[in-house]
Amino acid sequence: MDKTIFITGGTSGFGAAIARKFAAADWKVVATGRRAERLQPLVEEFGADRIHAAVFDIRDADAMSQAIAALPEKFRGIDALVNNAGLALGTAPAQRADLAQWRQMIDTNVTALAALTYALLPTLIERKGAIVNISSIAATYPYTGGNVYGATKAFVTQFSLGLRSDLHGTGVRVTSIEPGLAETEFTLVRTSGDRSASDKLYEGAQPIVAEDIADAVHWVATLPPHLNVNRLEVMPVSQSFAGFQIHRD
Ligand code: NDP
Ligand code: 8X3
Repeated sequence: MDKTIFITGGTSGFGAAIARKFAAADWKVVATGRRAERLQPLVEEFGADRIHAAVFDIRDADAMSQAIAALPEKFRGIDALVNNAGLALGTAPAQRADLAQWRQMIDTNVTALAALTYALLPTLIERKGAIVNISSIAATYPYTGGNVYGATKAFVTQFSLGLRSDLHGTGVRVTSIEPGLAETEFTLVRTSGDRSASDKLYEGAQPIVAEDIADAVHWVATLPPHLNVNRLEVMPVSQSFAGFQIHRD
């Protein structure tokens, strides 16, 4: 196998599982994230010929350009891009939210994702590659306190569909994967490290696990080249829909 995948947010959760899935399937993997100490074990396990760790803050445009420019020769031909790095911060309603947290979510989930996609499009087009964007059910279903997080994911979904149109005829595939409740470090990050809140959310719910999403990413990225999954919404069986809220005077 002489294919290379570039995965953002490879230090944790979905991204770490996706990196392991593709490395085990003999892909070369570029795994990114801010925490170098989380990427090093992956390099040690699979070898530096299989995994390249690119440590940078995805919001830092210069650092992103430098990381791409510094890719070793054998990792430069990117066949698949997984835009996975992202986060939710806070659960307060808009009127009590923290504007700095809103900016961080937009910078990470929207601006950085668009900039990285733009930077890697030439090689993805040249190699008739695949783009897999990790959106969320929050893109489609609003919930109290989801405000800017849900809006950033609506961008991810719509950007994916727009890319499909723009890339018409290039052979590049684009997929928006939209997971529901999944146990990763997501809630720990969202609650600024509240372990009991995170444990309570997932307890007894049999949530999605990171390997489930890694399997989904692998499936959409390795389909026969004439097929494109546009959107893939995935929930645990334990999660479904509830009604609208009504305020009464
Ligand atoms: P984790 O918190 O476990 O992983 C998030 C990843 O994003 C980490 O590797 C982190 O790396 C990276 N990241 C965050 N900010 C930055 C940054 N500024 N620069 C570089 N990397 C960054 O959560 P998940 O695995 O759950 O999240 C992955 C994606 O899945 C996100 O886009 C999330 O919105 C989405 N998602 C999650 C769901 C869930 O319920 N868990 C459901 C639906 C979608 P580091 O901190 O080392 O920089
Ligand atoms: C994560 C899923 O429902 O917590 O994107 O927003 S949700």
